[in-house]
Amino acid sequence: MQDKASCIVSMGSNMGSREDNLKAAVRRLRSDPHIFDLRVSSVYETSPVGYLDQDDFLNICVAFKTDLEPEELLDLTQKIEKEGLRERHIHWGPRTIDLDIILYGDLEYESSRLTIPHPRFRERAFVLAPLCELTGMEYELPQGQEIRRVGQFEFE
Ligand code: PH2
Ligand code: MG
Ligand code: MG
Repeated sequence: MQDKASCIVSMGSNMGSREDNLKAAVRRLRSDPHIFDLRVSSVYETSPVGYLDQDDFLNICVAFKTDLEPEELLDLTQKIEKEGLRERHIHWGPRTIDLDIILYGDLEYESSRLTIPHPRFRERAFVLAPLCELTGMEYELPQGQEIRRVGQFEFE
């Protein structure tokens, strides 16, 4: 078996019960047999970036190790989005749950389905703040994007 890769996935929700949507996705990911040592960032409430005429998001990042290949990890994240009955009508618009692979070790990868690192993560405070918190990496947050730390999930 290959070595496990250290990964970061960003999660966001701005429809329905945002907290429940995120928690369900974390639980689902954590219980997968290919996901190890999962850690969850603080929860951030964030103004929408890109398409502005939509409600605020709750955003988190999770860090974990996996023996899945990048495309297999994408299959898993897309499965979790479908199970969360993801609704998305507009590109970059409102959604119940969104899982984006941000980092997969130090791999640079590009296919028709997936680009790693995520091509826009350095422009998004809602990814950088929880990412820096989990990894100790240091990035300057982009100006003018409102984010507010609102707490930490408790999992029973
Ligand atoms: N996701 C997007 C587009 N804009 N804005 C915030 N604040 N949080 C998100 O998760 C988000 C966004 C596309 O997935
Ligand atoms: Mg996204
Ligand atoms: Mg996405």
